[in-house]
Amino acid sequence: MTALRYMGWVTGCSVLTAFVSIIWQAFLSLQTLNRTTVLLSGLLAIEGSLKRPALEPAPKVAIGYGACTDLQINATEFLERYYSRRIPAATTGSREIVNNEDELLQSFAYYFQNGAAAERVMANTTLFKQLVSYAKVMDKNRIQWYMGGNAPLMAVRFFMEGAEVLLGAHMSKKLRPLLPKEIRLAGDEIPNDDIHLILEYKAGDTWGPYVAPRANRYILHNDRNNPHLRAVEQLTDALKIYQPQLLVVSGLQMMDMFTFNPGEREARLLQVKRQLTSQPSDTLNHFEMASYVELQLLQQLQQFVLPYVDSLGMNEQELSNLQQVLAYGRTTLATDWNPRIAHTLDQMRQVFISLLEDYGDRSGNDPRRRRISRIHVHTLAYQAILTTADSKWKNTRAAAAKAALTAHRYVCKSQFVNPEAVLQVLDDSFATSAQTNAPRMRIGAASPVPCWREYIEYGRKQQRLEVEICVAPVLVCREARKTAGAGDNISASGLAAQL
Ligand SMILES: *[C@@H]1O[C@H](CO)[C@@H](O)[C@H](O)[C@H]1NC(C)=O
Ligand SMILES: *[C@@H]1O[C@H](CO)[C@@H](O)[C@H](O)[C@H]1NC(C)=O
Ligand SMILES: *[C@@H]1O[C@H](CO)[C@@H](O)[C@H](O)[C@H]1NC(C)=O
Ligand SMILES: CC(=O)N[C@H]1CO[C@H](CO)[C@@H](O)[C@@H]1O
Repeated sequence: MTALRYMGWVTGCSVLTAFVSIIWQAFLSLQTLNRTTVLLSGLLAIEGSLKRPALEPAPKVAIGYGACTDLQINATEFLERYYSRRIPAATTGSREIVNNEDELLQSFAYYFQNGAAAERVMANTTLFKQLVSYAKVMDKNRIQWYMGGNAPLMAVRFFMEGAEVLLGAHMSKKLRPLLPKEIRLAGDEIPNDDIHLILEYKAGDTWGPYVAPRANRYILHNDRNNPHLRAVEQLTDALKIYQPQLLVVSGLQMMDMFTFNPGEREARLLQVKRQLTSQPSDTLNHFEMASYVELQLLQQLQQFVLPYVDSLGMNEQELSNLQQVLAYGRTTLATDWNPRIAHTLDQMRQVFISLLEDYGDRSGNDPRRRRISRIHVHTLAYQAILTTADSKWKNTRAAAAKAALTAHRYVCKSQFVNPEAVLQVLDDSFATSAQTNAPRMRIGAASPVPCWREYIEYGRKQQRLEVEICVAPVLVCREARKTAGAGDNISASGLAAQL
């Protein structure tokens, strides 16, 4: 009898506990939903402030270089189908070039288990063609063809943001119709475009013992046209007449060593430098970083490109890599895919300072050098933009908000942001630096995109420069639909907002 009563009491208690926990869960999810809705309406209101007055002429933008066709497939499905018996025991991320299937599988596994984006060259053309033909025979519903290449993707985004656009690229008759006809082209018609094989995976996708911690992609290519930046000269000529407000240089990560004879790559990069230095000072030059693994190429960028640009765009991995190259002359591999804001901001300051110091040390020798005035870093969870105070870059806060919304819309593949499809990654507040006593900023209804000004000290003489920094939270999509090319959309939408 007592035992029974006791049981009844226990049952009652568990029912009550379950009930309370359900209500508590519901309360928590309502709170989260409310917070998301508040942030979303804040971001949308800031984005709305960007409407250009009807009479203002469209900004003119020019972009180089190259174009390709992207063949996108489900990574785990593809590997299961063709390589289910060859799951590698060891993984490695250090390979810049993969020569055979084993190297490809080891390299893929490394980035997959780190959830890091990667772009690699397949040196064996026969094997590359074979992989493309494997991909083509997969279920027709499971493969997708897109226009690819950083330059065309950014060009389309600028066009969608209302800019007038000139693109420097060679393209085939098949690819040209995928580009809006209003976009002007400086380049030739070619018989075949380069193909990029994009292996996409979602957070939680598994391959053998490996699990992806986040959605990302592994890109494999074997380019014949893009590495040579064949359209540079034509773009340089067209620029003389076009005179854009913004010139964007991208796609240089395609310049893999193995495609060039000695000295050839420098000669091509010298053409890029010529193009950048021949722009009048009221044209802003932007360089879009990418996944660079070869130290020598990064050092050549440091010589031929970085000194001549006003602005840089990149993701968190590219930021770490660039910071290491500038500070220590070495590259670093995939790191934390969700770095703390404080950490990212410190790295941005370090890169900014390195470039300012280099400018200060050398500009006497070369009046065409430019002083860096903008860095945009995009991560899965937030957008951070640093600009020199009172520079030509307008609307830094709105640019960060715009970039954050673009990131969400792109990855969820939806123009409408649905608060229920969103994951909150950021806390309510963050430290502006990892140094002790750094001020904290709140992200909330009152300030969905916190911005502040601070002084950056640089050089032996401890010069000071005032900068503005804005951080916008990304409403992370629960179910990523598409990640390849997100960076191009995000960077271009941020830039378009600042002209
Ligand atoms: C949602 O959050 C806002 C701002 O924090 C607050 O004013 C409002 O009362 C909240 N609404 C609900 C239903 O909790
Ligand atoms: C390239 O790959 C093909 C197909 O896998 C193979 O038959 C060929 O031997 C490879 N060539 C080289 C140089 O490794
Ligand atoms: C790929 O396919 C597998 C199995 O069909 C699925 O579980 C996974 O989520 C898919 N990944 C992507 C990126 O679509
Ligand atoms: C969400 C979003 O803005 N996506 C766009 C990214 O850019 C491509 C073109 O390069 C557009 O087609 C997408 O709509």
